Amino acid sequence: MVAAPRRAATLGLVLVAFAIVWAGCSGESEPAGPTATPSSPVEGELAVRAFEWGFEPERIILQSGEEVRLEFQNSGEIIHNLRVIDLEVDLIEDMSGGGFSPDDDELLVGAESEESGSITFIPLEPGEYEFFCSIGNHRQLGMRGRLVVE
Ligand SMILES: [Cu+2]
Repeated sequence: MVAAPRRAATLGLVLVAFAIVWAGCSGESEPAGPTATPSSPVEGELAVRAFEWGFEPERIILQSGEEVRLEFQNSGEIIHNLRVIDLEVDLIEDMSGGGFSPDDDELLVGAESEESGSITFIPLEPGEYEFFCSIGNHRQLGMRGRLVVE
């Protein structure tokens, strides 16, 4: 039997080739869509869309000391919110939907399905924070993102 080892060798080569192709692909699998690019406010306004299960954009960059109006758009089928803890903010105006009401120094805005809410605030402390939906296990299901305050 000569064919069997040769076949095994060929199979081995094919597997190695697949592994190389696989490694090459996974190295470039960084999402190229709009979610990969951080969003910053335009003229003090920034819209964030919530859905099951995530946010768009997933990365937000704000400037400390600069007032921003964050418009929270819920395009999902159930109630959602956006919450950041440990970020010091100056709360200017709370126009949240869904019955959410932030504490003085907290960032919390939400809305019922197919509705919007907004919160106007000034981020005070530079740093990196996580924003997330604080309802049920939505955070674990993927409703979270990065907030950078420069
Ligand atoms: Cu949610």
